[in-house]
Amino acid sequence: MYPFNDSMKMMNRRYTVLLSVFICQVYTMLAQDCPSKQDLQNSIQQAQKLLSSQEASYMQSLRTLRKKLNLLHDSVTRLPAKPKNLTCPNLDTPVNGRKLGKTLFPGHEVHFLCDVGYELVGSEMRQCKDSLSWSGQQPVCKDIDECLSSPCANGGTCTDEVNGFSCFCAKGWAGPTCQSPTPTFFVSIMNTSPVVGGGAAAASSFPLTHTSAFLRQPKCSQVQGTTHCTCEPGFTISGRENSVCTDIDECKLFHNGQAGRLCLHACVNTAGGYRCTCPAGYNVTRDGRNCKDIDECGSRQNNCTRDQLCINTYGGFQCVKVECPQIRNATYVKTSPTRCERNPCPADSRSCSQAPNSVSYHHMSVVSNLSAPRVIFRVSAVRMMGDTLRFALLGGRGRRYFTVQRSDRQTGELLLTSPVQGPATLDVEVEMSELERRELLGRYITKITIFVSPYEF
Ligand SMILES: [Ca+2]
Ligand SMILES: [Ca+2]
Repeated sequence: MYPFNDSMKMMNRRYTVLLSVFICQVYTMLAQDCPSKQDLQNSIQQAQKLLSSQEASYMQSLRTLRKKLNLLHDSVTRLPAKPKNLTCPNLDTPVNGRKLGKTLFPGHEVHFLCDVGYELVGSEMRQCKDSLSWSGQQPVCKDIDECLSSPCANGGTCTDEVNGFSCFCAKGWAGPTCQSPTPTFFVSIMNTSPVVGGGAAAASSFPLTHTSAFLRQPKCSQVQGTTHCTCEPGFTISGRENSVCTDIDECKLFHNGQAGRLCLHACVNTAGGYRCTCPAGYNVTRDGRNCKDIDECGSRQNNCTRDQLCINTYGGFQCVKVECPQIRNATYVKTSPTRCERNPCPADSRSCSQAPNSVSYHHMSVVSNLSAPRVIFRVSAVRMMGDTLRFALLGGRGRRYFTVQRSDRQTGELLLTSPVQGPATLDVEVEMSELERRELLGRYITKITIFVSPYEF
């Protein structure tokens, strides 16, 4: 404190000298005499008093400041030591999968996904909790057993492979899923047993009254004393003494009504052959065995009006009208035939700003009993404004058949979890929310309608 006091005293002295010079100069400028010595001394004394009071107040402020600093120092000293680890423990990346998200602070999420051919068992998303532990359970990527749905038909044996399967077919069947009979059955059948009375006699003894399109006479010939009879293609020799050719009922022979049958839909036996038919809405394909859906929307075989969309379905078509949502305090405008966007909200309307920013409509056609699980739709953010995207399944008539999973940071996938028996119409809503520091920036709804065919084709 002494050096400070000394400097203050020195300053006081300088101030006194300067002040007297200044006062004298003012008087000189005003062309007056300098004030008397007594007047000057009085003035200087007053100034010194003023300075002393300023000095006291200044010292008081300094003491108060020092006291505050000491208190602050004490309270900082009493603070607990800074914890070293404010993050959740690191998480393992699943084998045959990936981990998205590296931040391990509370509130942050880590997402997991599996390579193609593997399915995730466990939590798709884990969040670092305030207690510095992770929510959910560590996931693993399991090889999808494609054989579970018994894809090999007609007694074929299934072998599971990564991202696929292979079938070892039973005798008489071929194709990737053993769905096709091996085409070796349609040869004419030659009978080598002897016919009493010879071929001509056998032919003449055949009662013509019994002929129908499904019965034919065999053609017989004698070679070195032995009679050989043959039938036309599609017929087999039968009857007592093998005297008649009977039509082969291919429809019965190939288990009509089971998977891998001769015809995809229905089989009609004909004399010497067979024919496949298809339900309304399908054409028989060139190979004569399969059914192909007729595209009524592409071929103008529909009666949809101008304000409707024509959606081709397996075995038919649908006329749908897309109408923008009616939400209180928010209005929407159609920006494309399948998309509605919210008009700008008034600045003070919270209910408007929380309404979906856009609603998109998608229509899909699938066949009945589609194998599951499978991804049937993806929702992606084109550009992201916030730091987090969340995907969720909202209501809809088909909700129980679906779940939503994330495939990467900006994409959500709608997953069909179990096969749906048609005919059926399902709808689900997928919500994508964009957040910035947990504050909602926007909601985007995708409404998906799925038309399930009555048939598995
Ligand atoms: Ca036949
Ligand atoms: Ca169709």
